[in-house]
Amino acid sequence: MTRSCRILGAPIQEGASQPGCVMGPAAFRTAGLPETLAELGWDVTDLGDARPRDLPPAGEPDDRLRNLAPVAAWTEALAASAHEMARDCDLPIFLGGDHSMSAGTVSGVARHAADLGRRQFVLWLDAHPDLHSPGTTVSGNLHGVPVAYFTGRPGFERFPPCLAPVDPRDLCMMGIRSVDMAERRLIADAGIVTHDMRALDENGVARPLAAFLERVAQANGRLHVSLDVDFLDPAIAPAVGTTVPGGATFREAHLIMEMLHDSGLVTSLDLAELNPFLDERARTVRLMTDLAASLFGRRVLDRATGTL
Ligand code: 6HN
Ligand code: MN
Ligand code: MN
Ligand code: MN
Repeated sequence: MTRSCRILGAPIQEGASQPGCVMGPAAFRTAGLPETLAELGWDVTDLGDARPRDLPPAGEPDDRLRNLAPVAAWTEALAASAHEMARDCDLPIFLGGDHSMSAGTVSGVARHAADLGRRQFVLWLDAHPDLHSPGTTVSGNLHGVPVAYFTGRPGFERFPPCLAPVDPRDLCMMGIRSVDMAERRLIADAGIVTHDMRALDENGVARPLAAFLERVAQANGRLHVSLDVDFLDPAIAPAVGTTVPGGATFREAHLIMEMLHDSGLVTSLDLAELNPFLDERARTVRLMTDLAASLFGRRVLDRATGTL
């Protein structure tokens, strides 16, 4: 049976310190992402780009939090779209856009899981845990807060209410290697399963991921995957404003996507933080598109028969 995918651009850049993520959705389309997924046998509909109905102007010079009002407006708009898209197709994709997009996308898909009486799991692939609250952020950049928002942490009074918070125990983080003090405490206190880069060096990606997927399957959960460009090593993925050395390799990232495909468990995907302004001959957007293709079923050899 043909599976359906809807694509929504989320050209938000107000959550990051550097401009450029506004061009992310256009770069993914230029790289042929919708056509690539259609060639893999998916029924693909590109819904174009989202935009909040009333988008407050960027910049509040007196405020410690950069662009709070526009980020809150984007959160509301993306949550509403994500809720509908989760209902209307098998696997919605959200093309970022900086990672503050995920406050909206994850809270929206989690609402649909709650409607179905199912648990929403989240695989967070990132150099950073993005677990700050407006009260703890040091930089004031709101792409550092989406996980705290969609897990229902306090301090988000100026955001729309998070209607179906994700249980922090249903989160799994991989690739983490830059953690601020407040985030460190929260990971320990909330019991968030976190495979930092050292853990991946020691254990590889396959075993920790298989264990998490087993938990999702046992719970009959829905699974959202949020892929930040900076999960990848900056040597292969330079197009991101927050590079951190020592990231995932080409094969580690593809193996994760291939295993996610084979699990059949993924119900939504973010491609976050692509800043095409910082790319080199489109290598990052092409790699991100190829990773999405692996998640949607592209493979080297058929695992069952060993033929191409
Ligand atoms: N991201 N923890 C740092 C901050 O500014 O709060 C980095 C945030 C990075 C955001 O990965 O999407
Ligand atoms: Mn991030
Ligand atoms: Mn619903
Ligand atoms: Mn990051």
